[in-house]
Amino acid sequence: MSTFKCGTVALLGRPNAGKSTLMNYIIGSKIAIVTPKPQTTRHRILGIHTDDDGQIVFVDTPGIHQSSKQMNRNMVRVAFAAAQEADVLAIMQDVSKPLDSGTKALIERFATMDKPRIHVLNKIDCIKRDDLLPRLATLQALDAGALAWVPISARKGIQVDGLVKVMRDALPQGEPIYDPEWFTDQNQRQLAAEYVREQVFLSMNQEIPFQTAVDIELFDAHDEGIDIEAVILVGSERHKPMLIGKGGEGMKRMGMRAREGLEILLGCHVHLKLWVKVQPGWFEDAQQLHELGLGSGE
Ligand SMILES: Nc1nc2c(ncn2[C@@H]2O[C@H](COP(=O)(O)OP(=O)(O)OP(=O)(O)O)[C@@H](O)[C@H]2O)c(=O)[nH]1
Ligand SMILES: [Mg+2]
Repeated sequence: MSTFKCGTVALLGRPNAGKSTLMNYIIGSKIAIVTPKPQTTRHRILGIHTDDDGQIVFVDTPGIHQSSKQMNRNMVRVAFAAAQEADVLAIMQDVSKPLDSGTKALIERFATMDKPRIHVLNKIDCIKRDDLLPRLATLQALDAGALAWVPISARKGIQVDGLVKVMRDALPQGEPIYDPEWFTDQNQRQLAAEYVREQVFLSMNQEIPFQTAVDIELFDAHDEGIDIEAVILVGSERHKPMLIGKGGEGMKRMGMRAREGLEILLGCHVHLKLWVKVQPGWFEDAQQLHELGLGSGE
C-alpha cells in the first residue's frame, strides 16, 4: 500500500507573522509577496510542495485582524474559509514580540476546530532561547490538544525542514492532487500584479499602500519576452503625485524593481509599463473588489 501523503495546510495567523515568507522558503521561489507592512497578502495563494513522500498544498492567507473596511473584512473571511477547508491548520505567530490579546484570541478560536493544529513560532532568530521556554508554556495552555509547537525562523530557514516533516505526517494518505511540476495556482498575470503591489508597499508609507490595488491591462507573452502594462489604482487624488514622485522617479524605481523580480521569477525578459489611476473609494466598492479578485468569496 502507498504511504504517499497529500492534503492542504492552511497558513493562518495575524498580519506580519511570516506566513508568506514561510511558504516562499518551502517552495523555493517568491510566489507570495512579502513586506514589513501588515496586510500584505490579500487573497488565498496556493503553494505546492511535492517530494517522494508526499504533496503538501499550502494555502497562504491574509493576516487575521479587525477592521471596518469592506476589503479587509473580505480578507479575513478568506482566511477563515481556508481554515475550514484545510486538512491541517498551521497557526503562525511572531514570537519575537510579546504575546498580544489578538494572537491569544486567535489560538483559542482555532483550538475549537476539530483538525490537526500545528503552531508555528516564527522569528526565533530575534529571540533569546531562554525567553522562548516560558512563552511556550503559556501558549501550550491555550491549546492543549495541539499536535505540535514548532519554533522556526522562516527568513533564515531554521528548523523549517523539521516543520515540513511534521506537516506532511499530519496529512492523510492519498495520491497527488496537482501535477508535481506545479508550484502555484497563480498565473503570470496575477504574479505580475502582485510584484508591482509589493513595490508600492515597500515604497509608500501611511495609508497609501492599503488604499492601492494593481490591475494588469496588458499581458503579452511573445518570443522575446513579456510586455506588461499595469495600472496602480489609488483611492485619492493626493496619492497620485506621491506615487509618481519628482520627475516620475518613484514610478521608475518601482517599475524597475518589479521588473527585475519578475524576470528572475519568470526566467525571461520583461517590459513593464506602469500607470496610476485615481478611483475614490474603490476598496469599499463590492463590484470593484470582485473585479480585482478581492471579493469575499475569492
Ligand atoms: N527576523 C525575521 N523576520 C521575519 C521572519 N519571517 C518573516 N519575517 C519578516 O516579517 C515581515 C512579514 O512577513 P510576511 O511573510 O509578509 O508576513 P505575513 O504573515 O505573510 O503577513 P500578511 O500577509 O500581512 O498577513 C517581513 O518583513 C519578513 O521579512 C523570520 O523568521 N525572522
Ligand atoms: Mg502574507
